[in-house]
Amino acid sequence: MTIGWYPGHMNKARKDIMKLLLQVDLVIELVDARLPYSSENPLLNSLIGETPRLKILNKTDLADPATTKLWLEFYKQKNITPYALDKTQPETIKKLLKTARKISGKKSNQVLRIMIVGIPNVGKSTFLNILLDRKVAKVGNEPAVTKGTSEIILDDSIKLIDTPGVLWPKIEDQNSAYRLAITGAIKNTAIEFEDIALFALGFLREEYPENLKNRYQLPEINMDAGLLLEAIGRKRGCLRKGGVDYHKASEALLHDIRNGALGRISLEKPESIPAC
Ligand SMILES: Nc1nc2c(ncn2[C@@H]2O[C@H](COP(=O)(O)OP(=O)(O)OP(=O)(O)O)[C@@H](O)[C@H]2O)c(=O)[nH]1
Ligand SMILES: [Mg+2]
Repeated sequence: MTIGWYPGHMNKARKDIMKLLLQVDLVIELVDARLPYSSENPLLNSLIGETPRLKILNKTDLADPATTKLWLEFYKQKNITPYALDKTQPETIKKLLKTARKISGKKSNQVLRIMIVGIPNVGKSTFLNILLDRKVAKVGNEPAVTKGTSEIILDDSIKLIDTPGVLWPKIEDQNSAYRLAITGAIKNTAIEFEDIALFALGFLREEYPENLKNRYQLPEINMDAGLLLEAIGRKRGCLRKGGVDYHKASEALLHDIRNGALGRISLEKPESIPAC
């Protein structure tokens, strides 16, 4: 099955972002620390162009710290300085406003307009709320919670713009699409749960065997991903008449990965992405 998700509201958001870019001084681009390559939207990337940008590897609390280090090194070699952050670090996030002003070239007596962009569910609205120190934007543990752009005044000198999560019309690299689906960036109704779960299991079995064994108390995991899913289904009580309910088992596995119940997991390393 080819994975993709580009509903109408995303196309509208793309156009709105394009217009707003003419008026903003800086873009804060959030990517997911668990998959910085696959969660970087090529569409947004080309739209942002030369506008000053602050790149954030977000949700680091869910990512493997050793792999996040590798990513920071990778970007450093490309002369990019991203910030590895998550919502448990509000004070560090707020301090970024000073850095943002510096990068934007705006003087302290000038109004600074910042737009926050990124793929769905990466934590943009949560990030905005942290900067504002109040819950203004709606957040939710599913993609496409924010449906339109909105500008919020932080104070006399800073304006922030929240935007809907945007993907792109055709995700060429289907490995990336699978990873995006694992993290919940693609709407559940646009994916086959079992398909994604089997992909995830193939990866976890190789890269995070201990996390898999510990979470589901499985002494042995060297088996076909389908059999592994069946074993997980039994452990999690995902049963129906006649055996394991594979859909429910897949749902349980993805839920566990998404909320960190399997531990801190990164889905890609700099060495595992196509040369760029
Ligand atoms: N573990 C973890 N969860 C986070 C973090 N930031 C946001 N979340 C959660 O991720 C989910 C999505 O957050 P939102 O802020 O709504 O994401 P968004 O990018 O605005 O999503 P859309 O508006 O749908 O594009 C929510 O359940 C948040 O609580 C983080 O740093 N760590
Ligand atoms: Mg949002």
